[in-house]
Amino acid sequence: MEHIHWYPGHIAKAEKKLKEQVNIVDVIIEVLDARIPESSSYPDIERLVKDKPRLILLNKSDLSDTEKTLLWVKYVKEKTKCPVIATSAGDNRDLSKILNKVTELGQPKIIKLVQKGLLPRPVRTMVVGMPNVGKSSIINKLIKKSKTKTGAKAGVTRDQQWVRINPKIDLLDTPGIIPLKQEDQKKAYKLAFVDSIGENAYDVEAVARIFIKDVEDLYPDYIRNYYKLENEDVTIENIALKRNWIVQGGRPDTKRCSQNILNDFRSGRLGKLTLDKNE
Ligand SMILES: Nc1nc2c(ncn2[C@@H]2O[C@H](COP(=O)(O)OP(=O)(O)OP(=O)(O)O)[C@@H](O)[C@H]2O)c(=O)[nH]1
Ligand SMILES: [Mg+2]
Repeated sequence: MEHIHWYPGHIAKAEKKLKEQVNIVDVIIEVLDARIPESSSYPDIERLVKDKPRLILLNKSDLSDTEKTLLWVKYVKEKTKCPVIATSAGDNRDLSKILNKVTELGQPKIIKLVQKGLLPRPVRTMVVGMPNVGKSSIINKLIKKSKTKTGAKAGVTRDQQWVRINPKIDLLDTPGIIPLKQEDQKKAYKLAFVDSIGENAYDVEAVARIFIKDVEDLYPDYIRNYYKLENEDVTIENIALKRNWIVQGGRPDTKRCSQNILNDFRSGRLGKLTLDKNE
């Protein structure tokens, strides 16, 4: 099996930056991909966020298997003891849910400040998550709701700013990028499925082959039906032939086919699928 490669130097640097950001907020909004809630989570998150309250979002739930997402919400809640919401960055109702939860999670901290004789202030929060899970979409949507930058404050560098989302919440306008540290190649492949890993880190055909196998395991005949295969095996070659993606000599264009299969999944054309198992 072809391996997906990681860069340890980047990881240390990204973790350091993330820790600095985490230090200045009261509440963390952790974004996972609802199609792979386990594989898009960071095993070290608890060490990184320490005792800060955390809201977990299973985002892109418009692309995930609705029934399985319900089970995942319950499972992640039980496992982490954190509130968990299934979201879709385009849905305004989800944004309100996020704001309500953040206010609630931040309250103990504000109460503590007041008890110390300090003035109450808005809850400070930030969005963290792996690449491509929808962090910027969520931040932009929340900011659109407000429009007022509050400018630099102690602890915030020039390249990031607090935005007052409402009288009770200040949001850091820059997301915390969770570094890709997956010694587990199975998880790495799943991150590749959802386009969370740069394509130069892997071989598209190898990833598409594993993708087909995983979908076959979880949703038997799903790919066969989508690509209208009949009795032939569900393989990249047969899908390419069916679609007439051919290279010189009449051979199947497996590279183009692999890319197209992954694109069909990523865009939701293939349907609502969840590719992590939680049982
Ligand atoms: N269908 C769907 N697409 C989404 C959702 N959230 C984000 N996207 C899309 O997913 C892609 C990545 O979203 P971003 O918001 O850029 O993700 P990010 O986490 O900021 O990505 P990086 O900056 O690369 O780490 C974009 O094409 C978004 O339009 C969602 O809830 N549903
Ligand atoms: Mg982004």
